[in-house]
Amino acid sequence: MENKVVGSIKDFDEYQGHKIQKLSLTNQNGVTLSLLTLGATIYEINIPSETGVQNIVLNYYHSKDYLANPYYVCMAIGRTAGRIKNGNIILAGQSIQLPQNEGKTNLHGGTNGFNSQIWQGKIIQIAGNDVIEMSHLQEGDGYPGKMRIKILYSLSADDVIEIKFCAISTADTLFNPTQHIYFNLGKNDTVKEHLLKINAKQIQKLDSNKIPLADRVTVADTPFDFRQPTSLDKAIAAMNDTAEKGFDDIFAVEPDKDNLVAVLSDPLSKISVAIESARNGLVVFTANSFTQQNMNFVRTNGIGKRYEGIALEPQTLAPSKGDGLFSAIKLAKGEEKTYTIKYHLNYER
Ligand code: FUC
Repeated sequence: MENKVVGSIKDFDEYQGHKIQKLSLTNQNGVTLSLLTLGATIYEINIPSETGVQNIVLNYYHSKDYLANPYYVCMAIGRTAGRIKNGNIILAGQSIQLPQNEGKTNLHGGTNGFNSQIWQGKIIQIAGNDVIEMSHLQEGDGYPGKMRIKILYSLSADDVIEIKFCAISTADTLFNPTQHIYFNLGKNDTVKEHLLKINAKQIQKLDSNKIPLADRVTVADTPFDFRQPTSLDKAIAAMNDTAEKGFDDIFAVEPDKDNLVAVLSDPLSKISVAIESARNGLVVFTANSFTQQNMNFVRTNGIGKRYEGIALEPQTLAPSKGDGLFSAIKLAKGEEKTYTIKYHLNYER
């Protein structure tokens, strides 16, 4: 078979004395996906356009910028995405205290989560195409078990990016990974012109620390109704009276027959991304709290802007009504578990 997706590795910069590499894949359409070994971070998704290539994800000038703020920009998230109340978990009847890195809450894997690690990056071959493999032994993050984790990033000839998180642990632990990609599919400073569709009839109720509560509420007749493609401008405006002034919410998604959970599109650039995930949750964060501090973005030339991007984070929720999260995301000792997220890219050729 002809090799159509070609990989490369380059030095990017240094972070705390460690060499950070940039690994890239390019397909025959001129689409490029690149990652940094710091945090297994998606650095660019470049789409060919009439006016040159367009990067549709937020990125920074330097590795250090990624950890200078609490926004996890495009980084791998684990062992557990989202918030765990008081950082306290129960596994096999035992109570375990995880690191608390947002007040008392454990957020996105705590202080030494996947995003803060330097990964081993390699280009490997699968079925004749180059694929990026990021691997790492996750330990010392307060979760039980040493976790051998491998994330495979691939790009197909028809512009589908696939992320495969594969883990195995030396003790029972939790595993609920995601990739915290912020998309901005256009050339504007914000995503307000974008349309968003989400296959969700309900969102999870949250407490004042954004911890999921047992109840879910229907999206009908609320700004959370994205069952049809909906203007983000209008939806964000409808949230203006809330403290958040935008979305930072957990949607209980129902994947359709193709496992699609959401579609983000920009009528101006005519670029869209359809997200495929078999999991029952999608966190939507419209970057409401982005400020100009510590946000050295390439797109806006070193300045952070509110609504500059939108993070759409597939993950596993408690099966219903908030019960049983820990059993839903448990990884048993010696068990191998894989989660897959796919991003279908569409654009005008
Ligand atoms: C999402 C949100 C959080 C946080 C993070 C960067 O997961 O739920 O509030 O700000 O992204």
